[in-house]
Amino acid sequence: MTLSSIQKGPFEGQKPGTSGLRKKTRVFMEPGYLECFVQSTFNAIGGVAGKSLVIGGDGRFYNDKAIQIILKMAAANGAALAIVGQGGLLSTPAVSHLIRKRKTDGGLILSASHNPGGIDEDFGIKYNVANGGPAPESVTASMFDETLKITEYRISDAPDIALDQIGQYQIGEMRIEIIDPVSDYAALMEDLFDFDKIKGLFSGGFTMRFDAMHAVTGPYAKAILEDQLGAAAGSVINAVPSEDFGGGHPDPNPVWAKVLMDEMMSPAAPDFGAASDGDGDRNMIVGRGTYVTPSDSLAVLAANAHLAPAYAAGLAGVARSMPTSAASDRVAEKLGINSFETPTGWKFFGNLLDAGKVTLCGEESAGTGSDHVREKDGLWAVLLWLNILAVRQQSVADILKDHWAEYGRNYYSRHDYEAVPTEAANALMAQLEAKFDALPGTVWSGLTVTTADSFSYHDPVDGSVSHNQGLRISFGGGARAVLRLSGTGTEGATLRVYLEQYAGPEADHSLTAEAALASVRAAVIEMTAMHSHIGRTEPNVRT
Ligand code: VG1
Ligand code: CO
Repeated sequence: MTLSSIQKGPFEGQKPGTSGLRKKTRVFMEPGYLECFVQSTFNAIGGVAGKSLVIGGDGRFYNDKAIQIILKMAAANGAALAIVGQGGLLSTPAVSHLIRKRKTDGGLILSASHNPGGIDEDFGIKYNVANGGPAPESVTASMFDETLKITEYRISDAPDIALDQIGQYQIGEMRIEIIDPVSDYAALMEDLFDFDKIKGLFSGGFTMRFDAMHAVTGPYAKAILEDQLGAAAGSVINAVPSEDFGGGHPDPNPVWAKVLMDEMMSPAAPDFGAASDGDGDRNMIVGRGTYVTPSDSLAVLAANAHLAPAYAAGLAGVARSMPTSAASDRVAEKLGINSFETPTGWKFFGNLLDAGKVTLCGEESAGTGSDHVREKDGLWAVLLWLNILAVRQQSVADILKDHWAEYGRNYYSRHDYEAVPTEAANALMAQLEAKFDALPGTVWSGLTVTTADSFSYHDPVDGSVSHNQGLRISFGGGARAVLRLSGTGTEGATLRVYLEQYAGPEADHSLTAEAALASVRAAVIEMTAMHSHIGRTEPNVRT
């Protein structure tokens, strides 16, 4: 085996976004492209000599090839140990757990999450640090700096490793462990939740459908829900990870998980439905006939977490991303615990979790998690719901109704305008922000603006400041709109418009979100002159 330094780079545009670097798969397959990003990551963290890494991905096209390359590069850079999921598979939360459990220096996750997979679709890579969480902004900034100046990468010419075979391997001095991707994670879940109670729920006839969307959670969900907890065989569907997610879009929301939604809204619906995304960190929760918005799910989990063993002593606090509805704030207030509002992206929760300031975190994009790992965790959220359902013995719909009666309802929806020309999206945002000083007191579609600002986050733990994290506009009467541009897309810009309307405990909670949000939606369209900027006012996706 020989080690070589290959002259290559720099490549343009290797700037990590909300969650790592995402590009078209063919871009990642260009000679040296992946290699230069990986070497830049190693350079940014002071090299990997003597270090240990967890490596795995969501099984999408190019997952295994990328892992072979990374293993040879890690070995050539002097790493001591690589822990890899069998078949190259590891969910994002499982990587986070393994980094913490095995005390490795970090990990690399191959995934573009909910983006479709395949040679003509998307690929991605993300570096997580020693606490198990996504690299914070200080680290992603140094990674980007390194990508601008890289001229060579190091790689060994060792043969490929048999990723499908559990066992111990070696490339030069570096040890490689191929491990079962599921067992450590399943053991963690068993520690957190009352498995006996959940088993009792299923043996009492409770039915569920979990749609793994042909992505990485399939093996985890089958092992835990069906084999360990006794959900009926066939409860988990689309359970075999495929390179292109069965040609689908592994994004667990009512649009992309339509088959599950249709079943849950039909007369033959099971009691409970759930779905997860490409890399297993997102979750969708649906009761029979009832979709639970991710913001409501976070609030319900916060209010009921004490019913599960791991959270029986209560929560230290709850954090939510800024565009997520304020529903969880109301729960935190009532419980007398901390609540925080952070920028979009899980990397901003790490410090709060490490400092013990919060126990639960969540995002409106179907991400929920706790201090058990440092990532959002799809299956964890499903199991916490099951634990709560097993204790409360009520339907999802009744739990939601009770919740709204106590705290009021935050009607909520996110509208995505995809593949907008980047310049048009930037102009819409810039012109809106330029108006902000004059906005308070003005009326749009019958709503009066109370405040308008660009969100800056001051991290209370390390004092760092992140500017330009989204534009937020509050209106009298409890309405709020947030606008930001996606940091995970690979084509043009995606404009995200987040709409919220609060209705107090005594108010009507039976409206559709669409009806309750019609005024705030109209106000945003008018205020941004949306049609003149992007040529349309209808979003591609509403969640
Ligand atoms: C989106 C979501 C954000 C989430 C991120 C990564 O980012 O809005 O809440 O943390 O995806 O999730 P953006 O910048 O496109 O809005 V995942 O499951 O795609 O890793
Ligand atoms: Co994801």
